[in-house]
Formats: sequence, structure tokens, C-alpha cells
Amino acid sequence: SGGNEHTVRVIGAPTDYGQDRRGVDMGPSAIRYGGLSDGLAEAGVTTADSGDLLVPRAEERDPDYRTPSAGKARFLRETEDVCSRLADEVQESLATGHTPLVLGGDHSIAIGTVSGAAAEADIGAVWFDAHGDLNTPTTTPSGNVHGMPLAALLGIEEWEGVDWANAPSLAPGNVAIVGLRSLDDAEREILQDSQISAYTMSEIDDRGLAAVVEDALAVASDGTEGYHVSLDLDWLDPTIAPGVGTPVRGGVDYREAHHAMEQVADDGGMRSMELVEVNPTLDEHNETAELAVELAASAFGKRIL
Ligand code: B3U
Ligand code: MN
Ligand code: MN
Repeated sequence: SGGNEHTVRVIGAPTDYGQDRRGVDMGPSAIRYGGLSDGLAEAGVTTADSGDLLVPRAEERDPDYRTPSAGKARFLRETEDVCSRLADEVQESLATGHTPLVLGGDHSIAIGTVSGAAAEADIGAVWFDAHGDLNTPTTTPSGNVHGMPLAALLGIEEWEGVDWANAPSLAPGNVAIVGLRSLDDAEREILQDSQISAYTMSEIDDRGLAAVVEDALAVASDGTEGYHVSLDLDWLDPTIAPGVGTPVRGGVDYREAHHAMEQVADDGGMRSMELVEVNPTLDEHNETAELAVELAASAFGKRIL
């Protein structure tokens, strides 16, 4: 096993406010049952599990409660509540020398993870995802906040009356999206005139994932104190990760994904990580959660030799 300096603090954020295929709220349980603590032990890291944040059931809340200018974003109040508590836990973990590993939940929780991490240090982000997550409450085709976290963290549009979404945590020049293959028109426009580095599957097929990840890590590290790794499991091809809310064909394969996480471990710049969008109700025998565990172990330094 590798063995390195990380002490990992696991924080569960069992939300499914951010999307309409229910079930990602079971992600943290599935990932723990999938062998998370053993996987991290194999990576040679010390782990402390803080359990899950308290997340009210979607059924007991009103999805359509909105501040007047919050556009079409659903469950905004609930998302804000969870994300601000998550941000505090992440910041506190980092301040006490831990590396936060956040378990989602849908990808809206990244707003909490990253704003907490950015409160502690100047960071970049590597976004492993099939999607751009660059919609705003005005451009969203779905109302689902899981399609908006990167836009929120970059402060791309003012979310009027939603303070937590208006303090940019990331600079576009330090953000790399890896694995893009599904983008809405408004997201494409945002990408076209921004400094975000977006690596499509087409570019990955052209250049190889290893070269692309090397560039992405350099982007996230440039002038920062390190970076956050946001791993949306729909980054992977649905044949190996069927248990996600919005699968998109043509994703990265098993060996590519492991190698990318090994590059992250070798680079040494990762300050926090999250595993999101695991949906056990759509999974096959928990294989997506188990893959999430394996990839986290690789990112934290697990080695065969
Ligand atoms: N871009 C679409 C779909 C989507 C985004 N993220 C996921 N799906 N997982 C939207 O709803 O914003
Ligand atoms: Mn995502
Ligand atoms: Mn996605």
C-alpha cells in the first residue's frame, strides 16, 4: 500500500433535493457499505467518519418555495441550509489538519464543500463530470440545482437574495472540467467566453486521459494552494457505473478512471474530495458505490506495488 500524510474526515451529505430521479440521498450509506473504510485503509490513510449531516426528507418540504428572484431553482432554501452546514464542517476539518471526503448526495452539495474549502485556502477545482454544471437559476432547463454548482461557485450570475451563492469561491482560470459530453446551450455560451478549461470526451479520445488530467491538475494548481476534486460518478461510462441519476453514454472506462485518480495521488495537491450522484436504486448490486470507493482509494494513494 501507498501510505501518505492524509488524515481523512468523511462527511455524508445525503441530499436528493438537486435532481428529480430520487435515490441519491442513499449514496453515503451505499458508499460506506461498499467498503469505504477498508478502501481508505488500503490507501494507507487514517480515517475518521463524522457521520451524515441531518437532511430533512424532500417529502416534508415545499420544492417550490423560492425567494422572488431565485429563478427556477427548486429546493433552494433546503440546499442553502445543507450547504452552509456542510461548508462549516469542511472548513473546520481542514483547519484541524484533515482532508475532507464528502459523500453525496446530489452534486448541489459541492456548493457547500467547495465554499468551505475555499474559506480555508486559495484553491482550484478539478470537476470530473459528464456535465458542465454551469446552469443558473435563470438558464436551468430542469430547475435542478445539481446542474448549477459550478456556476454558483464561480459567481457567474447573481442569485438575488441568495447570499451563499454570490461569493465566488473559485477563479475560472483554476477550474478544469474533465469528461464533458452533455452541455446545454446556455452552458456552452458560458464556456465559450470564460477561462474555464473544459476537456471533452472528444479531446480525451484524441490525446488520452492521462495527458488531459496532467493539464487539468496544472490548471487547478496554478497559483493556488491546491485543489478540490469533485467526482460525479456519471463521469464514468454507464456500463461500469449504472447507478447514477443521469447516465450519459461514452464516459471514461475503468482503467482510465483509476489511472486518473493515481495521477491525483502522485500530484499531491488535492486538499478535499467529494463523491456525488451515486444512486443505489438504479445500481446493480452496489457496483457504482464500490467503484466510487475504489477510485477514492486510488486518489488517496492506494498502490498495487
Ligand atoms: N444540464 C442539465 C442536466 C444535468 C446536469 N447535471 C446533471 N444533469 N447530472 C440540467 O438539468 O442542468
Ligand atoms: Mn455534476
Ligand atoms: Mn454529471
